[in-house]
Amino acid sequence: MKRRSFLLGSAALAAVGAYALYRGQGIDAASLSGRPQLKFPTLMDTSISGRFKLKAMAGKTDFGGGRSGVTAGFNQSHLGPVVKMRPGTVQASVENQLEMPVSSHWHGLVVPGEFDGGPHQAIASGDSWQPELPINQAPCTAWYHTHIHGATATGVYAGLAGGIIVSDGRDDERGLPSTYGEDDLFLILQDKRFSADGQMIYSRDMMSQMHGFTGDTVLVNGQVGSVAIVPKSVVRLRLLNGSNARIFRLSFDDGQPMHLVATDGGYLPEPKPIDQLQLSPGERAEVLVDFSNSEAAMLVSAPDPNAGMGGMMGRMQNAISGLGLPFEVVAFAIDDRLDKRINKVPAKLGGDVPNLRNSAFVQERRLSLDMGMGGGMMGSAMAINGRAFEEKTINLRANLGTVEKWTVSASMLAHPFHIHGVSFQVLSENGNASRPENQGWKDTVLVNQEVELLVRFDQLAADSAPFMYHCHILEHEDAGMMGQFVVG
Ligand SMILES: [Cu+2]
Repeated sequence: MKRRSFLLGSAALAAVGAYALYRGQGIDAASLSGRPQLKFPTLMDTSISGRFKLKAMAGKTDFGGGRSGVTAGFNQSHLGPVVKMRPGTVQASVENQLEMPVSSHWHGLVVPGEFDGGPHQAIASGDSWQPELPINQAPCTAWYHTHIHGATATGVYAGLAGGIIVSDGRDDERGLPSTYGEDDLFLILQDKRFSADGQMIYSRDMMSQMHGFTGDTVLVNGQVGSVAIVPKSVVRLRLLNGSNARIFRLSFDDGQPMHLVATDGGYLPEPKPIDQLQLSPGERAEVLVDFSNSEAAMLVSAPDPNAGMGGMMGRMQNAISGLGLPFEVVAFAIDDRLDKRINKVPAKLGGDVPNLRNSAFVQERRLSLDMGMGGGMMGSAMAINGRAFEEKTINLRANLGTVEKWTVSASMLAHPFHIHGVSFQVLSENGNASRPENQGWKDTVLVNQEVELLVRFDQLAADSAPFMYHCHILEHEDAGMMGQFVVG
């Protein structure tokens, strides 16, 4: 049976309250019947052709629930296709039809600096860029997004982002769900703010500059209040936090566990059952959920731990928007008629996560993510080790094939810290062992107080095309909480 017909006759959108709060009333299939069905981004499979093309363009987007906006996307008005890649050389082409410069940073692909798509690979209006991507890494969930210094927050918010799946085609052997859009679901979590008449808005007021911009409405794959129709079996969720600043702390309303199978950089050795998954901007996680005993379920999030930390202003804003309470992320309706391909969570995944503790590190560095007290008002006190980003300054130099220990500390808020072009392991968080979702290969980690990272440098980056390291709260990054390094 075609899942498209499942909700036939109930196409009318349910009135979804701004920022649907989750009150723990329990979810049943009937209560979900009025919701629009969750759509998944178009899959662009490059496995055979070895090439793909993205065009940055503008448009108008209907997000559902009476909400719309002037947006941007790749190959469409908002967001972009999910690009699936096999190891080998993948020829990309990115064309810019917008009136402003864009770039396409492959967040999670470990490729040389000249192909990384950061601020030094800006594509001018009307131009195109043809990087040849040498894909030589483990299967993982990654993403791409614009990365123009000073314009990343507005560009990603407008929709200049999309998903990447690196696959070796061996998920059947691993016993993992892999049918895209059926039991292998790409979920891009974002939040947006809307005016009373449903128009998408963005503002860089003092609060948004200081905390990063958070919205009053959660969107999954650019849709508001939708329901995913899934088989009565094990389903894989590829979760990407593509929001500007919101930290999600995800769980299922009925308390059923998620089985963590992959972090940013790929599979774990074996699945880890977890009750809650913390996902900060830029991070990805893959989880398996066993829906074989369910009829309906709701993925919910606890409030953003960064909200309400700005004193009275933050708390006032939370009281108005309800941001201090748990909220709905996406609903699942289980349809017994759909193909049940995978009926149990596999015992082993075979992910290769050698313990970097055993490798000697050649260098120790300390990085402090700084927010000056005047940062909110001036928008200029965002820095790393007291230095705001400068396009012509190389902050660090690393050697190819080495491991370094980076101790990264955060001030005032929790900051998601991303390093381009490398893989790292989280040695400790605030002096403790790292949380389960930080025990595999990572490229982004939430720094609450202090983390110790073991960073492996496997790709070259020249002075003309350095890699970035930065806070992934995009308003912080744009305001200068970013540095750059070369690998030689
Ligand atoms: Cu930050």
